[in-house]
Amino acid sequence: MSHKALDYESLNENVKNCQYAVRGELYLRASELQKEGKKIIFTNVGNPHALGQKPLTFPRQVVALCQAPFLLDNPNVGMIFPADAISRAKHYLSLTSGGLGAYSDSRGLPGVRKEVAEFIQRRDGYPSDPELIFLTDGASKGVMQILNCIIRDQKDGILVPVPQYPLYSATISLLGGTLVPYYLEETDNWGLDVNNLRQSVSQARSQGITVRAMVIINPGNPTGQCLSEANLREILKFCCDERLVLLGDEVYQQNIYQDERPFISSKKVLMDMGAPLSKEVQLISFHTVSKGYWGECGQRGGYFEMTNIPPRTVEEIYKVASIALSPNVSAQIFMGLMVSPPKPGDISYDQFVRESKGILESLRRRARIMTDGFNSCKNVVCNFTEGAMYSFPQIKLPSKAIQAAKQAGKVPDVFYCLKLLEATGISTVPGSGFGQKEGVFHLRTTILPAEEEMPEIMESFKKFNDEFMSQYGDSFGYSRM
Ligand code: DCS
Repeated sequence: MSHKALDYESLNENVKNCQYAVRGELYLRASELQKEGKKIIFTNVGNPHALGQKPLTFPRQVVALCQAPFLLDNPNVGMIFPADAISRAKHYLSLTSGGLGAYSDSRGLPGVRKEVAEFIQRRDGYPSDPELIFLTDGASKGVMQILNCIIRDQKDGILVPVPQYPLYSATISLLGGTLVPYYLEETDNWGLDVNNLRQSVSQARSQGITVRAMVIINPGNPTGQCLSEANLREILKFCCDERLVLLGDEVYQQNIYQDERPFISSKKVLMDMGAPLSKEVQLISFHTVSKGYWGECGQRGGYFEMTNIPPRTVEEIYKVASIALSPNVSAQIFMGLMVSPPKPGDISYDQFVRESKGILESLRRRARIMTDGFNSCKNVVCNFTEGAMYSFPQIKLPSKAIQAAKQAGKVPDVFYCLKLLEATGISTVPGSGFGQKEGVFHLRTTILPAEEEMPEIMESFKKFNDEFMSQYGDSFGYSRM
């Protein structure tokens, strides 16, 4: 009997093969437990507002006015909204062709793309062209569009860090390409060794794969490391030698929790390197309104900037973007506000700085509390979260636990995370969802729970882990790295 197209048996195999752990088995079980009335701490997704972070006031005021433009005609509007929010709302409405209910250009509103270009220019000290900036529904959509343009068939390989954020592995499977892993060095603070890259590429080539692009996530998800300028130079040189497009995922650029390695964009490093590299290496950089102190995940705003991409290709990408007509217009305004926040002297400036600094400073403290909490457990080692929003401890699982997991038909880290969830309500993502070296186990948690709840969460983790170890521990089954 032949199947209909949407019967499971006849679905596109790429869809069935695609895995996305951030909303996988652990998340499903956590949702079930929540329905049964258990208190769940959702640390599986980097979704700050869902864990209580308050939105920044100024951007919400501006977008509220854009959504309800009749308020601008109300004589009392100045009693509720500050004058700079009112004038900004008028400014953004004037950039649209009919307000937030009208489609925009498929690349995004030209006026907002210009603001993004000005931001990039201020950040990097090099010119940026609005024509080479496309606004997207979150960074995810941009990554998918670009991978779609790159991957032709299963012989096309994309270098992806392992561990990685599964947007990359999932999209590559969906598009029928091949993921070429390069391993980050946990003992070297999740550093990127260019020799590993070379090895990965030559191994892939020996299997007939054409490696076409390389992904970096800086700061890293789930690993939290910030790439140094020297490392970025090596990467760009490598991409130049190997003729790879560099996909620079820089969505966590505002989330930095140490001072030794500030964020530096791939575009700036490339431009600093000068010709011929700065004119040759093809680079696409991604950013979002979902992260930083904005955390506006639900708004779905993002952009990508293209460097050294030929005009005919830009036209093709524009054509592909046009199929979806227009990115969210309200999210484009959030992006405009993110790249041009209130300036010193503006009415809303002080409040904006107070709110944004408050969030970042608290995240910095939370990163420390989490790392220290994990490292206080004798079978756990955890690199400090230098940036991004996650902690990614390695859990040394004893052989008895690995055995028990096998018997339960589970991957060992899934087994551990499920037990953690059942015992404490803490919902994490097993390291296997991001990729990890054979025989080592991790979990990922966000550093986003409210700061005042953090000590209790870490206490509860430690208590669970101690109990787990006394149940499954043996004297020789695990050791610290
Ligand atoms: N790139 C990285 C590295 C991310 O971590 C995320 C989201 C994205 C891109 C996409 O974000 P937007 O589409 O919202 O712009 N991170 C997910 C995560 O790991 N937890 O929460 C979401």
